[in-house]
Amino acid sequence: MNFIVRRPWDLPQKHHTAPEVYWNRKQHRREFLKSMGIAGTGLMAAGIAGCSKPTAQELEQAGQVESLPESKKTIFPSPRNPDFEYGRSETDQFEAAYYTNFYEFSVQKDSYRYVEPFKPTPWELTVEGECDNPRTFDLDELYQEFEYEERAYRFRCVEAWAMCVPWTGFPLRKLLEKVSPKSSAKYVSFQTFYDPEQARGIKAYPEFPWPYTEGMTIEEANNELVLLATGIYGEPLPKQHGAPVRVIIPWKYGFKGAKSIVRIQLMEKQPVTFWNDYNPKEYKFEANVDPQVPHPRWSQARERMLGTGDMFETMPYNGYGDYVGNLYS
Ligand SMILES: Nc1nc2c(c(=O)[nH]1)N[C@H]1C(S)=C(S)[C@@H](COP(=O)(O)O)O[C@H]1N2
Ligand SMILES: [Mo]
Repeated sequence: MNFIVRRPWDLPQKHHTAPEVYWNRKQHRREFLKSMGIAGTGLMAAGIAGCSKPTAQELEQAGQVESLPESKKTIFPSPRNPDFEYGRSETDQFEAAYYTNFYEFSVQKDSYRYVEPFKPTPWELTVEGECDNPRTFDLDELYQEFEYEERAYRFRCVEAWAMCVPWTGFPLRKLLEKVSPKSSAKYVSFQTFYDPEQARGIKAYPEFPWPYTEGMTIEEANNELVLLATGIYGEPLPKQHGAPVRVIIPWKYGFKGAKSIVRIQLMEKQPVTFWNDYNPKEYKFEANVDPQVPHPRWSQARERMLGTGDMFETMPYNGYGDYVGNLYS
């Protein structure tokens, strides 16, 4: 077993300079965007270029990753699990970090602009409810008590954009095992941090049912595919991707995967969840990716890849039917 010396939370709270190689990528990206006049790139497809062109500084922030000295990098990257492949090209790291949904910060995909005040370290994740051994994990424990791997997953937002990204994490069921769920535990709910001082969107959009919550059945939560993720592209999650820990459920629409989670509850009854509560007609609790069931305002038959704008047919269960089909038969 690898001795883990990587401590991404041992960082001062201010942004760090990204690694050399990463800076080069952004530099390259910036020149590329300039040469394209920005329009015509993924940014255009993202609907952002139409409002205002990002400044060079904003472009840099978009890729901001809390980095560590080389000497401390032992669990990032974690070994890649060869069982998972995208079947398409990997999304550019910058494009994924630039276009994010995180309503606590912004409803316009540009959450990277507003995450500065957010402090993902130190952090605690409480697992409680219908279980015999409720527990609170700090980040040290989360990193030391589980075996991390990297998985190449397709990711599909309900808004019909998609990406292919490598997550670093471990199966959620390993965490649930630790608290010994009771037989009365039929559902699992996830809760995002709630701090209006650190997340301006909470104040700016009072119409939403904060805090952000999500949930699924215990059978779904125990499926091999569900990851508790602490990293992306072989590095700790940038704030806008849901640092320091989030859920990834690749066969469901992206909104099911709550970011920056502070609480996991085992429950007897189906939990209230953010999008379903806000608009139950448009956002179902189950929310499995399904090309046959259109969103009331758009088709789900096809999806657009972040960055390239490539279009693909949407696959039932986002292509993961072999893993999860049995849950719904
Ligand atoms: N707390 C919280 N979690 C969230 C969201 C959010 O607004 N707040 N957006 C969801 C949606 S709609 C999607 S598509 C994914 C986006 O993940 P990404 O921005 O890392 O690509 O996060 C999900 N998790
Ligand atoms: Mo989404």
